Amino acid sequence: MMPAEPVKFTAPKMYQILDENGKCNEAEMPKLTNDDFRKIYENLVYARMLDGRILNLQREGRCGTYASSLGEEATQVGSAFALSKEDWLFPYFREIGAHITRGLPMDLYLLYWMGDERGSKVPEGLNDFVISIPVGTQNLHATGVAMAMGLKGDKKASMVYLGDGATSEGDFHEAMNFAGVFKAPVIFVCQNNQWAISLPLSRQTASKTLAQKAVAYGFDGYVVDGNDVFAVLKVAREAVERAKAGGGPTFLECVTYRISDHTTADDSGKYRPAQEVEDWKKRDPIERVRKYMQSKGLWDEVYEKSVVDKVTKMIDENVLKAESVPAPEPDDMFDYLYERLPKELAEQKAEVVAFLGKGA
Ligand SMILES: Cc1ncc(C[n+]2csc(CCOP(=O)(O)OP(=O)(O)O)c2C)c(N)n1
Ligand SMILES: [Mg+2]
Repeated sequence: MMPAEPVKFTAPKMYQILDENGKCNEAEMPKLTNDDFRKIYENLVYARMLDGRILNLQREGRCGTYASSLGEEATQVGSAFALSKEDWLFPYFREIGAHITRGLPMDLYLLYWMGDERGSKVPEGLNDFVISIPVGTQNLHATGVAMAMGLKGDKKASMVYLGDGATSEGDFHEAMNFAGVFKAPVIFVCQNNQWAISLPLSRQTASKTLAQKAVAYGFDGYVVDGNDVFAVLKVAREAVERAKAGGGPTFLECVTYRISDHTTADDSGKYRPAQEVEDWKKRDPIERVRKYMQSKGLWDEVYEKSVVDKVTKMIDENVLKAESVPAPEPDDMFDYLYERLPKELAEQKAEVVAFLGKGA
């Protein structure tokens, strides 16, 4: 008789193309034109600079609580760059780089974080869902849409973002299970930034990797250097192609780090070692792209200045636009939840309207 054997899983090495010193494994480089390189670099810089500006606006009382993406730009830009316009994107709340790459007008993004829900009104033709504050629910939306696209025979993919913390939510596991069973064309992009507010990864899961969770649901998971925009793009592009060819879902664990506090309402100095943050700063995702592009003759000081000037102008314009939007009317709160207002709420709305002296 053979002894009983447990199911075993071995994790591969983290996938990397461009290391922290700008050294590149050219054989693995995804196919990109010089314009693509410039676009990627500019999106990375835009994401970082706008993120910094929003933090300043928050300090000045011109913006509400904000979740910074500092250090996670490569995961966001690299993954979103793999999508085509017709694909769908489901963010959570820390994807400024993905939104920029998709072309979401940044005045809307600013408006949202300034506390105005009208910032969530995604323009027609842009297949991006709204920011999801409830941790994990977006995985179900993305999988549901992917299943629907599969049923309709649409050759489109859906990409959903989640944090390491979201992998402990029931919603996440339900979405992964449905995705596996129905071979849904969905790509799960996990920004494993090592922390879920004050909870470290070691307390989040006993799994060696987050990517191996996909194996339990019958599809592939990859562990990728999330600070390497080219590695993320390469694996994401393959996943999108596979999804569109009927090959089903993929899970990407992008190993990165949240350099900032969880949000502007958090003080990470209270729960994590300063040295850990310093160590991760040395693995900066933008610095290495700059070095690589310089070695290719695609970056110099003149180009850098032109990028910074262009981005600064775009940020200034978008801040001005967002701050110029007139304040919402108090009775707007009744208007967006229901297609038809229930009787009680209709009565309350009438009362508010009368109170405001707006007349019926
Ligand atoms: C369902 C739900 N539970 C709890 C919270 C409070 N909360 C907001 S962010 C967060 C941690 C999320 O961590 P992670 O998924 O790793 O994403 P990160 O913030 O690190 O990008 C928690 C617990 C929430 N928003 N929704
Ligand atoms: Mg996290």
